[in-house]
Amino acid sequence: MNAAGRRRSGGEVGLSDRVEALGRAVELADGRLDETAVAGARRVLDKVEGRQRHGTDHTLVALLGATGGGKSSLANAVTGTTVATTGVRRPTTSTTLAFTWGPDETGPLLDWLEVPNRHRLEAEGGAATPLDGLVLLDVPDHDSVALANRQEMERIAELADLMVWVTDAEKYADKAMHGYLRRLREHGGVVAMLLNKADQLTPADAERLRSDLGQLLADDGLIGAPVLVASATVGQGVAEVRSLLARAVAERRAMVERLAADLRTAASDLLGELGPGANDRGDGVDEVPRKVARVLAADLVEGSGLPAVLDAVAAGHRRDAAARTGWPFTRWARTLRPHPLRRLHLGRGSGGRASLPAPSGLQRARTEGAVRQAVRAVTDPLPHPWPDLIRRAATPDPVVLADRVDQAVAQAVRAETADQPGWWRLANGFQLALAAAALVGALWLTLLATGAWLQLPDVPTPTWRRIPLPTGLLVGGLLLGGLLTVTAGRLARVGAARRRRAVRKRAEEAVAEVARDLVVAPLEAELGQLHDLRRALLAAGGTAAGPVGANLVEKSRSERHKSTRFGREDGAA
Ligand SMILES: Nc1nc2c(ncn2[C@@H]2O[C@H](COP(=O)(O)OP(=O)(O)OP(=O)(O)O)[C@@H](O)[C@H]2O)c(=O)[nH]1
Ligand SMILES: [Mg+2]
Repeated sequence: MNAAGRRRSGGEVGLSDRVEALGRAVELADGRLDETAVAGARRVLDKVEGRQRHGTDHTLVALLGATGGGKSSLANAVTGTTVATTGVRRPTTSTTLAFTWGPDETGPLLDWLEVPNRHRLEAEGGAATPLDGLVLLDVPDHDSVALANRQEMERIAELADLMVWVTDAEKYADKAMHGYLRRLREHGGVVAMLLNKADQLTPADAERLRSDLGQLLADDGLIGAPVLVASATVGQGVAEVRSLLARAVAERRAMVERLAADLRTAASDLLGELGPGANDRGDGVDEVPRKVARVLAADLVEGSGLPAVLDAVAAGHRRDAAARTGWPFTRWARTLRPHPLRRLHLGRGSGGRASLPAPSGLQRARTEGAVRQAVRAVTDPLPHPWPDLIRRAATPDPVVLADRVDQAVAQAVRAETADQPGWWRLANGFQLALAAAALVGALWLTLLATGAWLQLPDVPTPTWRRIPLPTGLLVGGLLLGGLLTVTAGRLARVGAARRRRAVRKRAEEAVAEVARDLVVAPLEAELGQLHDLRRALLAAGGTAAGPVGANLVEKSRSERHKSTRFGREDGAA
């Protein structure tokens, strides 16, 4: 493979990587960045795909410029024909005319270009010429009074591989033209300027204007675009124009360079929408700092009304303990009031949605404020428009968030209050036995008292260590029952405190999980998407992801300095 071939294939590989990167970027930018900018990038992708389909065998050169500059005259001069209509009536050209050189294979390309007016040039005897493969387009004026002319000019200018702007002493500083050129600042490698009507200038004036025009182009950002001086009607400089065209055809690089410049522009436009990078490393923070996540979880817990739930857990535990282990004669009184947990629909066996105490305005504000703070902790260090983009994507629906936090707390309560301590059963057994003993003692004494009252003969009462058994049963049952009640109450208070801690811990863990699901993970996902988008845009522009300081425009400029221009002297052909 010769040097030009090697370079060409290298360029094409680079281009397809960039196309792919821009495609990825467009997908990521969709719905995030300005619609018009995204649509512009999509158009570029379509165009690149369309142009690439027709290969590098032909080089599309458009003659562009203000009306009367001499585009049609130049086309005639280069072709040695009078096919293009020239004239003093302005504007003259209103439809694009294509001149083609070489074998008649340009049909599909010109169909894609939608240019029906075609004129094919053939060397005598069909001999090959240096211009074979050239498609020269005589285009309507760019500053036209006719809208259709302007639209056609813009359409062709977007599709051409090379743009040759034709101007003259009168119009070379024209604002409209330079305004247009400034938008082509990535395209310095595929723009040439031609100062026409040199026959009306002294050589010194022509040289001065050429240098003026060069300066204006540099001011427009078009570094390195060549400036030729010619006269289409007299034929001066036309040979230079031909050799510039021949070089472009031979190098076959114009198409790739043009498309690369288009990709750079589209990428740079979207990067402009995306603002500077997230940090000075360019890849930004991808993670929500742990501390932010912790504070968020803690704030959500506070906003969830957990303290009231914990009170209910503790009160419920004490109440259940009393109902199971308290003095059997009075424990029923405990069940008269509703159970504190069941009041919150959190009791055992109650599934479904918990009705925690409705969050107060303050609690709600606290929850929403907590999310806002977490989002801001991540987005504040970022430049516009990142904060908005991230906030939009990563702020959860407050209703959903409140509901999930509610569920998390409810599950924690259910899980931690499902079992009753084993000692309750034991204590309950003792309580029942003691109550039975007291009851038996009381009945027995009642019988004895009734017998005495009826003057019945004494029945000997059994004693235990000189204590009459019925009295022992009654007093012992009551005393020990009372003691057990007090002790069980103490134990229940300790158990309630422990249960309260367990519920708090489990609820905090569950709420932290919710915070991760609904806030932290979406935040990190969005950050990741934005960094991916940025990396894709840098790749599409031909800059590897790296320091933001290595700004795309700077990089691409230096790249352009290195790149081959069709106007330079060491053409590879
Ligand atoms: N003196 C002089 N006149 C020229 C030269 N080139 C073009 N003209 C004249 O300028 C006028 C406009 O030329 P065109 O070639 O029609 O210009 P154009 O840029 O195609 O104009 P539109 O089609 O309207 O955009 C004609 O009268 C040409 O004869 C030149 O090099 N020297
Ligand atoms: Mg014309």
